[in-house]
Amino acid sequence: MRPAPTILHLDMDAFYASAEQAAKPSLRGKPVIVGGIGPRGVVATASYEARVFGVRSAMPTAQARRLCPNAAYLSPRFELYRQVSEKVMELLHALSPLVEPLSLDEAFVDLEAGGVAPEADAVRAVGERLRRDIREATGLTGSVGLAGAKMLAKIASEAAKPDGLVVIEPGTERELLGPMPVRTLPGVGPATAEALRRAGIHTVAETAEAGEDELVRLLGKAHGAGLYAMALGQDDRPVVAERDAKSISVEDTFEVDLTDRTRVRTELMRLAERCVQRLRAAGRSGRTVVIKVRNYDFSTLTRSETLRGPTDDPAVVREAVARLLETVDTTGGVRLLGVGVSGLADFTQEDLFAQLATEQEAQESARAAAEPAGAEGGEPEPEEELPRRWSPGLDVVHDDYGAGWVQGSGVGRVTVRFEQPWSAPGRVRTFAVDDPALRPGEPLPLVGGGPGAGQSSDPATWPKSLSPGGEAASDSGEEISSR
Ligand code: DCP
Ligand code: MG
Repeated sequence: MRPAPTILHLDMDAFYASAEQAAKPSLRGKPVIVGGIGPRGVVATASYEARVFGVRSAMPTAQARRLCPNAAYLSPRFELYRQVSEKVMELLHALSPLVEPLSLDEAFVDLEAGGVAPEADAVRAVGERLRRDIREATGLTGSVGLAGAKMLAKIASEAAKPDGLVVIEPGTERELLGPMPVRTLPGVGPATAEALRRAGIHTVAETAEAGEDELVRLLGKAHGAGLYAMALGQDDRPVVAERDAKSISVEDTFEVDLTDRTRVRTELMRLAERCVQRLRAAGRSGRTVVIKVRNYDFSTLTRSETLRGPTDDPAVVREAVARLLETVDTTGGVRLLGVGVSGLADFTQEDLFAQLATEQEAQESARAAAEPAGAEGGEPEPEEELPRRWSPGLDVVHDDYGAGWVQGSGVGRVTVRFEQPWSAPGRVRTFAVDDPALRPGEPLPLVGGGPGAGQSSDPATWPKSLSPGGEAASDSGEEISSR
């Protein structure tokens, strides 16, 4: 615990959903849900407008549709999120050499190592400027927590959400944490909270009062001792720059223990994907793949497999994870899953065969993705019988109407909204799925990518491919109907 609040934690607000709202003007201020849109899909995140209805990350999409039928349901566009994340991480690296990304949208920064004066006012000013810079560079909002320890900085950014900043001044943390529900502490999922509740422990203060022995008795040695330290606000973990990290991992605690084996597998595949995203964001690759499984009774086990060489290939990591899962009995119920990669190297040196295998896999998975619903876990499932390229939310370009995104599809039709991040909300038009004028597009830049990129705001001078749907373009014969 430091004497000054020089550890900064940044977490972007409703990250995937905010990126989609920034990209799609018609969705701003509206409920947006990003995730697997098929019948077995899971919500990755929901915009704050959708959270009002009770929609949360990791909830089955079918349940979200019941809670919030009027939301826009979109497939994720990881490439866009990665681009936004890179800009954000760049801004963080300008603050300090010690930046520890936890995911695409979240990182710790050691401001002391960045030469910021160890005073509340100075760190607050840095945090506020960072939030402004992020907004300017990406069009998205992030929340910032500042404290003398990692755990507290993270609690502070959570308390600051959405679009805020909270400083926990050292010396005030016990008072501040005391009345908070024990769920506030990292690593306390719903099941741990329930075990504590049965013992009459609801708040952080009550957790500290229970004492270490009682917590160990309730939760086991490692978990109990760790929780006791956290309840006291004790956390001396340093901020570790990704390039010095020995391993990279992600984990999720579930609201309800997972008993369905298919669901366990799907969640592990999603975690593998997120782990590889982090690995790639750090420009690294790893040789050992690890899975972590915490059972209903808190017993935790890890299984690992060492590959022939380092990789940052999601397919390779997913395969290793699937093999590792085969060695684990999950019938009693699983409360936490994690995927990690260790044995990190700075680059990947795939031999020719590995590369060939990867290309074959890519072709195969492209074919698999083009098949009807029920595809591999982790990937969003295509809606109805249509190929993934017409999944809601994905980018398309029309020869006459320019850039837009798929709003919906079915029975041989695809509905496209023609708008760009910098345009006014656009019009919707419907086409046959095999319309030769319509093809998949690339994510457009959210900021600074407007027409003429700052040279002209006159639509008459826009390149044809960027013109807003309907206005400049005439109603061509290819169109089937438009609303
Ligand atoms: N994510 C996911 N599956 C989860 C949790 C998150 O795919 N179970 C993805 C989608 C989120 C992103 O990671 O947008 C960042 O996760 P956060 O937990 O930070 O959630 P958000 O940024 O969406 O919302 P918040 O404002 O609560 O941070
Ligand atoms: Mg976030």
